[in-house]
Amino acid sequence: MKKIQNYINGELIAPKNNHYIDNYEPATGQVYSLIPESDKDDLEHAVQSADKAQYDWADMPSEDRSMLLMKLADAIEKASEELAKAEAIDNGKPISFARAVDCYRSAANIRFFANAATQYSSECHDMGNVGVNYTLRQPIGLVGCISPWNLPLYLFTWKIAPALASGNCVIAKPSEITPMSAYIFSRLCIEVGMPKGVINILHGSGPSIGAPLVEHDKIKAISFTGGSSTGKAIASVIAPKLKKYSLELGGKNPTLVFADSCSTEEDLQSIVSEVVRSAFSNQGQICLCGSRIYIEKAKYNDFKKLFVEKVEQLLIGDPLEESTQHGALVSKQHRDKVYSYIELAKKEGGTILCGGNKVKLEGRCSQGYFIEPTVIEGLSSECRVNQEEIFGPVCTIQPFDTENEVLQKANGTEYGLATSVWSKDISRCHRLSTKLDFGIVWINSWLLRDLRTPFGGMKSSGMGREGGLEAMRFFTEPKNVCIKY
Ligand code: TXE
Repeated sequence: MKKIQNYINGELIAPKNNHYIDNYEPATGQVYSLIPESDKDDLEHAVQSADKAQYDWADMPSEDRSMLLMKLADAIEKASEELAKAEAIDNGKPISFARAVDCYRSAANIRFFANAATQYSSECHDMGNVGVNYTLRQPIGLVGCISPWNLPLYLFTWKIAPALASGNCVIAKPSEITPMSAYIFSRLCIEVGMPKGVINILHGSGPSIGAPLVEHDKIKAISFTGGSSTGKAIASVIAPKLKKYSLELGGKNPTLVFADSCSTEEDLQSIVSEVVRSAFSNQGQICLCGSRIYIEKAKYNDFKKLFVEKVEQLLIGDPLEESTQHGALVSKQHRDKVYSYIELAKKEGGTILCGGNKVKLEGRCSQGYFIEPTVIEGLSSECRVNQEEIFGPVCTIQPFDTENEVLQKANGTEYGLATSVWSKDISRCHRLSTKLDFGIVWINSWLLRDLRTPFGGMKSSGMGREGGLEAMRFFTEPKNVCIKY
């Protein structure tokens, strides 16, 4: 059985306690590799190695840091077939999605922040003939990056790239549910000659290695993406220690479809396709997926008919098959959680328009964790299915009459990550954008990303912003130097 290893001080090594946990392939339900259950001793080793590397890495000219990161991005691109297969096996996502989204973005993340390293500059505040201030932006030192299982290497690199680009040394912990791409990535770090200790990757569960990483006194900042309850627990540990933290948490994102957006058959076709993509990409396991779909009454029936038709056409299958559009859910536990919400929807009075079942495929995937893409109608905005994050291939559709009504409903959950609005009325789009309580508002689009823009949520969806300069600012400490003439 393949054993994943930690990456510490430039080497792939076993956990000191020699303790491993099982890694499942969700499409088959079988254990296919073993993951180190690292603990405080491995963390201490990584911290010492990062501490040694920190001074030289921070002091390296930014062009050189940038060049190393560019090499890393090239290495990801070169290994993208191997990485796409690893993501499909580890996570259950279709390989075509892993290739086009996960691998593409992982390389793009590193390349984007490699460029940022050479473009980030300090500020100067002139005091006329009295003096001058300049504000240094110095690396924080040692930082921790903790990532989830839904977009494994994509979100892992999204965190470590700005941390490294701004001169920090990193201790990173990928999700124990999907560790394989981070393990391959550690091999790529060795291949491109990343200096020892600059990046260390520790595998294991939240309690065993995540919590000690968060608590360690030498770790000066934590960047976390994951569930809202974990994020809140981390914040309660970090806040009294006065460390910096950035939390990217869950979502319960509304999609608002106005009748004017689909006045022609062609518009209806293309908007319904985009809304299907926004609800079911990655089996609905993206924090940005639109799972509450509000449709203006005048077009509700037309939209519903075509939406259900297109959802039923999604091809469920082995993630390793090129034709598969809908793969397995990430784990048995998660599959059962998602399924429990389908049962709950029935109890809450909802009607299942399509899907609603676990799927048993033929052949090697007969024990996999598959659920049909599911569309539900007839539920109130206040019910649990419309309030809690399901994080799977389950969405609800609801009709609305007025702009004000849909605004209240859209804002009416504890989450505030992302929303998308479909309308040809540009004034309405601007008006709504100011009133929707979400960190990200997409107009006539979904998941159209520019890596320079701030990324993150309001309310229970998080704290702080990632992306572009926001991330470079997060990973640096401003220091003002004031000079009197
Ligand atoms: O996330 P966790 P899980 C949501 C989604 C899902 C739920 C739980 O609703 O059903 O969260 O998923 C590490 N200290 N999202 O259980 O536990 C953990 O090892 C430090 C939304 O997988 O939050 C992993 O590396 N670290 C989401 C990471 O935190 C700890 C993506 C995330 O795990 C820790 C995934 C601790 N005490 C799930 N406990 C999104 N926003 O994209 C766990 N970890």
